[in-house]
Amino acid sequence: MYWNANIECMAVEDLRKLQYRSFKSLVNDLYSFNRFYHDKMKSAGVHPDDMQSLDDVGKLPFMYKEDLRENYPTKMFSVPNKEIVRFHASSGTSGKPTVMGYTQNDLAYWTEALARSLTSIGIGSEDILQVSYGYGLFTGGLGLHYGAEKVGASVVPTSTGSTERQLELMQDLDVTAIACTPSYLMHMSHVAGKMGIDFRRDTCLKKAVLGAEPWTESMRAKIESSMGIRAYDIYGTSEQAGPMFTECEERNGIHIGGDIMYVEILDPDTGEPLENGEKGEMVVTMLKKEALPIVRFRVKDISSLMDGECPCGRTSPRISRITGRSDDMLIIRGINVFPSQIEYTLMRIPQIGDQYMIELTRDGALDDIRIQVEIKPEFFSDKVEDMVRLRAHIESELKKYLNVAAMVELKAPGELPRFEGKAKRVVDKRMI
Ligand code: DLL
Repeated sequence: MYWNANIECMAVEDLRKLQYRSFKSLVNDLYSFNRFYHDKMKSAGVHPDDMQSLDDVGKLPFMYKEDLRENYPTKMFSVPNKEIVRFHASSGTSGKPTVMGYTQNDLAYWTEALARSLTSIGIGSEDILQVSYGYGLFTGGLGLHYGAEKVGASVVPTSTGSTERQLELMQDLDVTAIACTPSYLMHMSHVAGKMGIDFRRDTCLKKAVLGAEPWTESMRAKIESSMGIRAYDIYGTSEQAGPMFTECEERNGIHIGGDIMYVEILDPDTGEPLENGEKGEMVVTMLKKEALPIVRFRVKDISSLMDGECPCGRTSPRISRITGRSDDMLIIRGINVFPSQIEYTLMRIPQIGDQYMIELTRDGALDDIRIQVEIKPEFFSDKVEDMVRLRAHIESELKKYLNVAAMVELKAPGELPRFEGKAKRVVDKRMI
């Protein structure tokens, strides 16, 4: 089932033509009407006339999150306030937040992208979707909300928090699908366990739309087998609008609406484009945005463009699962490790539950990594020798797969902190 077959299944050459037309008029408009992009292009010595093909995107200067901060709150906007119908804001890790503005058309394209995505995973008018992403300045809640209404699903706008009440509503309203962060779903599953709720027996839940933070295939396997559902990856950033693109039923990469967003994958060091299949830093240009134009934004997420056709029939470009951000790579005693690799290794060990925390410290010149992992109730034991053996096994798996000598600490079920929004699993005390 397609939401917009004309676009989703368009011939690849036609899509490139369409992208070029949108790109050309976007660059013309920005050069004429947007002070920020005009100045950026001028100082880089590029003119709209230089944009002779889609590949000329690479001639344009990059844009960074810091640009949005420096132009707080709305100095990068292209339209007057009277055309803005919504704001969102992202708190970021330091300094001023970044503010997103949306015109009616911006909201329409965002909703269209989500309608395509939800349809591609089989969520439609028969479904009751519980939206447990945060509502408010965060884009997750309202984004999914309007996308789901568009496809005719019945929305239960629970937002995050009050987990027990959410679980009751899920049962009473026969909720069939949930949208939230993977860490919140795991928290729900934990609370459900304590309440004696078995998802297979006591709920109608079949699908979960999970994103807003990195998660791995082994986490997916764990969620699916423990809850008896199918879990799909959803991706987006507030600069792009919010959550937008998902995998389809094939779960073979995330389909990008090529008419809405143009993706480049670049070598993070040289800025040169990489071949399809090669992992690098994602750079995006939003082809339709009116209020807050986004051109060559260095998202910092690590992904690759995927080759070949998807059996679902969609011809839209696909990106591989986000494995982390170029700025969250940990360098531990000179070895590069992404938190997602640690998660992947941990989640394949059957005795480990779904919670872990990574802590980095520095003793003199040496980095130490300590990983706290929760053990599943059925494997947690008072017998010290069992626990010592398990700990040694986990440490040796981490060493084998990541070449990292980590100190592992076993925790009882429920001991580690839970997260309602995005999980924070890495504490880097080396800088403090
Ligand atoms: O997290 C938008 C969103 C809401 C996406 C709900 C999916 C679902 P921001 O708060 O701006 O926007 O954070 C964007 O989150 O650059 C990635 O690093 C990360 N991220 C989002 N989705 C995924 C995903 C929303 N599926 C940042 N896998 C992005 C890995 C993700 N990382």
